[in-house]
Amino acid sequence: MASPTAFITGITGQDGSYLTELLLARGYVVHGLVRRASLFNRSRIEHLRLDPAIGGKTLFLHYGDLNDTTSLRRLFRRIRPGEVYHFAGQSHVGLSFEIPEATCHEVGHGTLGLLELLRDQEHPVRFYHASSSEVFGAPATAPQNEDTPLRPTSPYGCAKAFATNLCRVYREAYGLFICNGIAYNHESPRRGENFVTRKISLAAARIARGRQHELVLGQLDAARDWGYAPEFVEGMWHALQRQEPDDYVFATGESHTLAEFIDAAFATVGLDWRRYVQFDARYVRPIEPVRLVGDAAKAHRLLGWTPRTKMADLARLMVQADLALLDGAEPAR
Ligand code: GDR
Repeated sequence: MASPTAFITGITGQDGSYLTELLLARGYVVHGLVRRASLFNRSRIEHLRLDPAIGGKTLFLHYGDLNDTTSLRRLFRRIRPGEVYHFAGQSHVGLSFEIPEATCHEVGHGTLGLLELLRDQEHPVRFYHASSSEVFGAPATAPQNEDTPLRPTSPYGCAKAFATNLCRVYREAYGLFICNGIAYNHESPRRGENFVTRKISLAAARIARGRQHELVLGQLDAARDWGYAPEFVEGMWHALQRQEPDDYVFATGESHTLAEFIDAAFATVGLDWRRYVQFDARYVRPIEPVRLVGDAAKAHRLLGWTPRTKMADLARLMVQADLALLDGAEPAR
């Protein structure tokens, strides 16, 4: 039997790289969309691409852009993916206040372009949309589930809400196999350095090694539901293996403040974070979401999905990975 074929937008990102590993391990041929830039940004999948048994055999990268629907159409015709995982787009919430038009265009309109492409496919395609807890923004109830009304508090959240609703409409209107995964914060050693958990884990490791002397942050009382990215991509894959398409919340169900995360991270290297953390209003956002904590009961019931790693273990494993990176024991990804 021919190998299943998947197409991933945003393959070079944290989730794209973990999902690629999962799919390859399950015997898929994986195609990824890579945005052209003057500097390569493939570090998270370079170990796969350079593996002679994988690169050019079961893993293929294609330059492209979500806005270039003609080339995407051509690509789809050639690859004929059975599953599409859509992660691409500007994903920094704070930055979305600075560049709202670009964010909404990429996240909102970019998803619409893919949905239109999906409508035209002659063979059945299953589509995973990486939605976000940011669609809930300031919910009236906690924890949130798939039926909680969308009340975003950022341009990024608005764009994700638009895309999430479009996915629901296209599923209903055209009978397409489309799933929204409403994922709460999920982190890992592959997290980008401008997201707060990685900024903290790197700082804890660097301070412990005498290479950094302070950590400058915004609001410390912000609370999030933090999980471990490799476990989240398992849920995403399971979502597309079901008989019927649906929406799923992926979350740990626990809320912790940023201060608690910092505490757990710095405890890993035996340091008191209060000696190093400075405040800068530059990192405070015009609005912060509130009460964001997810109820993943449906994903557990229908997909058998259970997050295993909780906040304190997550903070510890991220700091340990950054220590290994600094000490040269691990290649950068
Ligand atoms: P978030 O993640 O906005 O929840 O979105 P981020 O790590 O950027 O912020 C989390 C919280 O930390 C506060 N904060 C800071 N944040 C950053 N980035 N840098 C700082 O210096 C800093 N100081 C305090 C923030 O105000 C916020 O409250 C992430 C992204 O991955 C989205 O793409 C995804 O959809 C959601 O998670 C679920």
